[in-house]
Amino acid sequence: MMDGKPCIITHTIEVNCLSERHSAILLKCLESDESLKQNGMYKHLCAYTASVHDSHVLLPRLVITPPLHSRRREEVHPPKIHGDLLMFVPLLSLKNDDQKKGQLLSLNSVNNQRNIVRNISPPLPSMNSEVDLKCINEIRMLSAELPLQANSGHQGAPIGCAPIAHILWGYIMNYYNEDTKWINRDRFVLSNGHASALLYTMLYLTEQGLTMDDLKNFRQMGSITPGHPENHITKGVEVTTGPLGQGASNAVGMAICAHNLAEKYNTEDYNIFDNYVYAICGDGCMQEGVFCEAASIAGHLGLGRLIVLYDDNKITIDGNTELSFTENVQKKFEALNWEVRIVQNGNTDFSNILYQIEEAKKNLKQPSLIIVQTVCAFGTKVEGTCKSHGLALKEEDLKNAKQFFGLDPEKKFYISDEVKNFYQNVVKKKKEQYLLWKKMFENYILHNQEKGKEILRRFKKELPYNWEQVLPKYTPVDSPAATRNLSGLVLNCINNIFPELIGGSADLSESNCTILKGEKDITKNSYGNKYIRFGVREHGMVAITNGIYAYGGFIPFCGTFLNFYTYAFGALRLAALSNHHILCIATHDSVELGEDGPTHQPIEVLSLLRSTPNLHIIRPADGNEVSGAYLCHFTNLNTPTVIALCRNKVPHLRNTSAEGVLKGAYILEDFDSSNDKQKVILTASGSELHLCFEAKNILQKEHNFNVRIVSFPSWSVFKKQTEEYQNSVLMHKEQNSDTIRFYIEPASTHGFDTYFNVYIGVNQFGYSAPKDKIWQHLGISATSIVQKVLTFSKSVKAVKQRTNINIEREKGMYMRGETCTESRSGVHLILLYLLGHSIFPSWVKCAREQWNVHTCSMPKVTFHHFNVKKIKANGNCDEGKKTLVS
Ligand SMILES: Cc1ncc(C[n+]2csc(CCOP(=O)(O)OP(=O)(O)O)c2C)c(N)n1
Ligand SMILES: [Mg+2]
Repeated sequence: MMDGKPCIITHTIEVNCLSERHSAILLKCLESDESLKQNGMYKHLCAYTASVHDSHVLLPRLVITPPLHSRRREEVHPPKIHGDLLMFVPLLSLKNDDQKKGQLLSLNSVNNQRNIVRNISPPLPSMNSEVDLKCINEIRMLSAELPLQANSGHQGAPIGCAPIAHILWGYIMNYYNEDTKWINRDRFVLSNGHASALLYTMLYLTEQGLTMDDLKNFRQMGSITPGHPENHITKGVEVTTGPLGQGASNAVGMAICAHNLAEKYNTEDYNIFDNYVYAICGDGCMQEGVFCEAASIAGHLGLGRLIVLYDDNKITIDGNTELSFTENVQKKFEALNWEVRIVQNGNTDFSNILYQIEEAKKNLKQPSLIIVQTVCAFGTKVEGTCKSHGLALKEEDLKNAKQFFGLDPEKKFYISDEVKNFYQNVVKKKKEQYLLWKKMFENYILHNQEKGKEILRRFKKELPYNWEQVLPKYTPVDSPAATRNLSGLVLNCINNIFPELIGGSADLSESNCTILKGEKDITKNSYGNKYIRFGVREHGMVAITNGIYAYGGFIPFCGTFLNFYTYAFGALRLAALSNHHILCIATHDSVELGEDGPTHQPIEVLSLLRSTPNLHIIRPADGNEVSGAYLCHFTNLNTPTVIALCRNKVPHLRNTSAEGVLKGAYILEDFDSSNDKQKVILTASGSELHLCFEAKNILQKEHNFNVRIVSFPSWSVFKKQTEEYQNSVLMHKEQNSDTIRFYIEPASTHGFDTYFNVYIGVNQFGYSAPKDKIWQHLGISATSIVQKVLTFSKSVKAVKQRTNINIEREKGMYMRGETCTESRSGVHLILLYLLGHSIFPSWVKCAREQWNVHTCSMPKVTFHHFNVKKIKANGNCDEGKKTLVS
């Protein structure tokens, strides 16, 4: 018990006082506590407290374990003393056999059945309890202030996790506020993103770009402090979190990167990469499947640079975790090959949090989970209740809480000079560390020029010079091949020149053609390799891939069947939102995959992905377009790409090109301008495009049509082109056109009528059968295309005749037809908008041209549903749906 020496306690209770004053107060409290006297605790504690005094230890310890709930605290220690946190739940006792010099072993917790046995350390000399307490209390209160001001948000987790945050930013993590992208910074992920107010508070205190005004603007339109952390909005936010489980899974990907770079680039003389990845997660993340998947990989790979702090407050929105979450988290993670540590009192046992993190850092062979038992919204009137999760503290409540924490209740959005100074010093120290590292890195570059340049290029996201030269090109005489195989070829071509390429498949490496020839797997014994065996964990895979991208310096890819990206959609959506440049290889992209049947055959997936903002879905038709899909991916560095690839062989087609893919859709063969026959645009994506060529032959030769062929590999890319370009390709905005615009894709037809007036798709689940049988059954063939076009063409003609539409201009000004029964005096015009069918756009155009000039009547029609716009004599409009029947 001497200065700087471990604090050995030889009694059944370990006490960790926050200050000498605390021990005196504690003593006083205990003297008046009959229940403690009765169960003998009093004696031990007095003895300990006395020994603290005897030895003049600066930082005596009061081990404060989380009371089951505040009730317990109330029972044991009624007095609330401003600025002093006193709770007493005796937990730890000494096992004599295990006693070692300078070390204590804690025994089983009495208030839970977790059987946690952990080393308890002495306090680290670096912690200054008075200032730390003040920092933590102010962090708690400031971060609770943000949601109050916004009148929305979460207060419980920020208040409860404040000690962890303070210890991470104040003591543990390496970062540099003026270079938030420093490549060797420790990465921090707030996986319980609803605690964003805490993260913003820390970014403010560590001067990483947020001001007090930004904090006051929490959750407001256009602010840089949105409801949940968003990497592309706020400097210092590593990943977008909020959907629970994602962040912690991202952290697994980041840890893969940290290990990979350390192994690949560190030398005997230079440890340029020695950073860690820290994440805070809550009960919600723990319950989410995606984190179970990712944690399993992390344990398998022994990612020791990953340290996850679990805010074990036993509260989620619905109530106590007893409702639905009673598994033994410690045992679960130990079974996953994590090292599990415990802080039984995360509310005030600050030095233990610090100690456990420091210890966890020493284990580079296993990821660490530190279970920090906290009370949600600790110190407030709602602490420990499910109410504490959200916004439960109004102004008055917060004032009371401030009082409880010994802060001035009248001061809002306030940080004291003491705390400011503390963090200014932290920032200064961090800068010193950064500058030392920078010096070392400069020397590293001097002595390892190639590697140094490569690192810099990678983190600047510069692609290798002239990389696109390696993309293969094809002509129609090349042998047919499945686009998945062609993708495998491209992946291998670029792999040879992209040291930053990293990735793998969710157990479908051969099927997805993601194998990188000559590359080895990343394993727990060799992190420096490039291939990741993700196992059958699609959601985890994409979340990890997001983490790898977010880490920087990598170009990640992953692979599974297109259908199973719906399993991973939670992570994929975040990739799109976060501008993550990740590549998702998606093979077996339609019912064409055959015998595996409807469980594996995507129907709705393309449509789902197409409606996701900032996500490129490319369905290449042949070799050139597969090259184009990769070209497109590497041309759009802030967008994730899903490349949908077929299983069976397809021919290389005339006029396809990689550059064409960059437009989303492009003309392969155009109309014959020398004739005025019925025009048809035959359009397809991916493996059905070749059917359009066959159909063209038939339509042209046997039916006298004038045919254009359009390849449409990417709807999302096409949408980004100018309207003029889009219309020049698909002519969908041409008002007076009778052109038949046809599309084929064996998937849901949802959205097809945006561009097309006739199409073939699949609006049902598929079949388990050989591919040819399925195609025949669903009408995916050149003859079906021809039939469909002919039928459509005939029906249009028939309708035109039946309705006896005779729109012409008489005397240059009037439209004539049979008088519509709806038309009457006082109505200038009835404008017809044809719902879904623009087969008679000439009507609309004609009417539009004239409505405000002339009275006219519309033809009697046999169509049923029209949007009708009556333009009255006074110029007002009545809009509505009308059914006009001849
Ligand atoms: C995937 C997902 N499902 C649901 C939610 C809604 N939600 C936000 S916080 C929360 C409870 C989280 O509990 P916990 O992580 O323990 O946070 P605490 O209440 O302790 O702050 C839920 C269900 C979400 N954000 N993400
Ligand atoms: Mg919780």
